[in-house]
Formats: sequence, C-alpha cells, structure tokens
Amino acid sequence: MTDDPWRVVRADKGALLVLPAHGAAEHEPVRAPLERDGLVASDEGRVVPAVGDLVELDEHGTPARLLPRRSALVRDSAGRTSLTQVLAANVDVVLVVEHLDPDPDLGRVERLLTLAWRSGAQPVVVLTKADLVPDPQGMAQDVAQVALAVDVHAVSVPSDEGLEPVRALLEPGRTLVVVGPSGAGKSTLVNALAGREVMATGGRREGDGRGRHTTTHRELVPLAGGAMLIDTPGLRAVGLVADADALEHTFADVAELVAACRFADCTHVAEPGCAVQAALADGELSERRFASWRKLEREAAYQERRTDARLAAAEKARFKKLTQTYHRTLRGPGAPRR
Ligand SMILES: Nc1nc2c(ncn2[C@@H]2O[C@H](COP(=O)(O)OP(=O)(O)OP(=O)(O)O)[C@@H](O)[C@H]2O)c(=O)[nH]1
Ligand SMILES: [Mg+2]
Ligand SMILES: [Zn+2]
Repeated sequence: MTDDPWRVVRADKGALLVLPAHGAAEHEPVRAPLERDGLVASDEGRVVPAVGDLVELDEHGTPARLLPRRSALVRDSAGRTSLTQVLAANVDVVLVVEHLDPDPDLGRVERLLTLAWRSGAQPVVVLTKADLVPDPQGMAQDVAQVALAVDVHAVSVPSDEGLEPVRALLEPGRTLVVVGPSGAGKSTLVNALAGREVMATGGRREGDGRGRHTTTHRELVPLAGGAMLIDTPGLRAVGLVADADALEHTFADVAELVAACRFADCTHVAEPGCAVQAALADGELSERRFASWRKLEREAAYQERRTDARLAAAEKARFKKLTQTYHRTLRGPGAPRR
C-alpha cells in the first residue's frame, strides 16, 4: 500500500468508501473498514471521518490517519461527545441551493450562507426551478440583496438555463458541496453538472412544496473533468450555524451599522445614536433582515456559551484525572488505591 492519500466518498458506520485522491474519476471506490470505535487518528486526536476527508490506509486497508482538513462544513451537534458534526471536509465551494418555486426563503439563505462562510470555503447561491417562475432574474436580484459578496445564479435543469456559470466553477481539483432544503433540486443539479444520473432524485409532495428527503446520505461524486461534487440530504434548519465571525460575513451590512452605534454595548432597541434603529427607520435595513440577524446572533451567543461550558467541563475532568494520578504517585507504587 502506498502513502498516497485516499478521498472519502462515503462515510458509513463501520467502513469508508474511498477513492485515490488523484485520478479518482478513473477508479472504482474501495471499501476501507474502520476500527471498532469508528474513529481515525488525526492531529486533533481520534475523530469521526467525514465525506471529503483525506485518509492514509495501513497495510490492511484500514484508515490509519486522517490528514488535516483545509476546510470543513460543520453543523452544531447535540451529541455529548463532540460539539460539531462535519458534513463535508476539504471543500472549496459551497453551493447554497434554494428553489425559486415555492418562493425562496431569504432567512434560510442567510442561515446557509453563515454555515458556508464558517466552513472556510467560498459560498455561491444557486436558485433552482427558474423554469417555473415568470421572472427568475428579478427574484435572483432580490436574493442577491441578502447574499452580500456572493454570486447568485438562477438555473433551470430541464431547460439547461443559467448552468454555464455554475459549470465554470468545476475546475479540476476543486471540491464543491451542495447544501439546501429537501426538494430544492440538489441531486438534480449534481446530475446536471456530472452529465449523468449519479444520484436519485425525488418528486415533491403535492401542496406543501416540501421535499421528501430523497437523498439519505452524503456522497462525493468525482467528475470526468477532475472536479468533485458532494451531494447531501436536505438540511433541516435546526442546529445549523452559528458563529460570530461567519455572521459578520453574512450580515456585513448590519455589522457596519452596529459599529456605528454610539454605545459599544448598544442593544439596538431604544438607545440614542443607534445606527441600526436609524437604518430601520429610513428603510435602509429591512425589519425582516434585522430579525433574521437577531435570531442567528442569539443562537451564536447560545452556542458559544454552550461550547465554553463544555470546554470548562472537559478541562475540569482533565484536571481531576491529573490530580488523581498525582496523589497516586505520592502514595507510591505499592500504596492501595482509595
Ligand atoms: N421544473 C424543475 N424542476 C426541478 C428542477 N430541479 C429539480 N427539480 C425537481 O425537484 C424535485 C426535487 O429534486 P431533487 O434533486 O431530488 O431535490 P433534492 O434537493 O436533492 O432533495 P433531497 O434529496 O430530498 O434533499 C424533483 O422532482 C426534480 O425533478 C428545475 O430546475 N426545474
Ligand atoms: Mg437529493
Ligand atoms: Zn444600536
């Protein structure tokens, strides 16, 4: 077995599916069984491997080492063992996929953009189902207003409209991941970009416009041109986001206003010299966007506190262990344990 790294195509409980990191498109995926705990050694200790990770295999074909991640799309996990769950690793571009029909949900776009900014990859918004609405470009402009410094493309897969700028992102060696709600057309987009049916696509439940969760696992698809695409199941809003730095990217306009408030600890409710309230009053900032920012900001603060609390607990446990070892050493090797 060579030391060349392998790319994780799919991460299941007991095993990974991997491809050679170089020349993946010409290779069949190989099954690499995981050790009992399902974890792989890394610079940060033993971690749960994710789609897009680069791993080295040992002589038995078992993933023995996980290479440092250059970016990671993470969501906050409610799990007790880790704070975050990695949805995709080593990605360059995050395609935030949202449908034009039913109407795009601007709050969701803002939330997914924050998730994307946090990953370290470049976000791009793709608005699907342009063929189902009369004015897709006008709608794209509305979405662009909330997607600062981000390209927004309206596309239609059936009529192959608007896909060229998205195809242009598929440079050799690049990895893109699609995220968005179920039924938005992520797998349909992946198939269109791959030029073949790699992922199953689903119908839409009549009436409510909500998806059916057709895709049930995250999967990396190597493209003939040398780019890689990761398809993901529809994301529910809960547990997504939030991180103060990423929020400053998504809401750069609000951040600028906040910086202009007279008081550094302004709560933007009724303080004199509040630039946020002034912008709301003259319509420069919409109530919707302000509320969206508020909500994500509160979540970010909550998650930060939770992280701090958990880190503090871990530190306390570590200290307890250290002092126990210390006392044991003091008592000497033959001393009975208490
Ligand atoms: N008219 C039209 N329909 C589309 C377009 N893109 C996707 N669809 C349809 O939307 C439905 C859902 O598409 P999927 O690609 O399965 O959606 P998904 O985002 O992968 O959904 P999950 O796997 O459940 O997360 C399917 O019936 C697609 O045919 C489009 O550009 N135009
Ligand atoms: Mg899908
Ligand atoms: Zn203020």
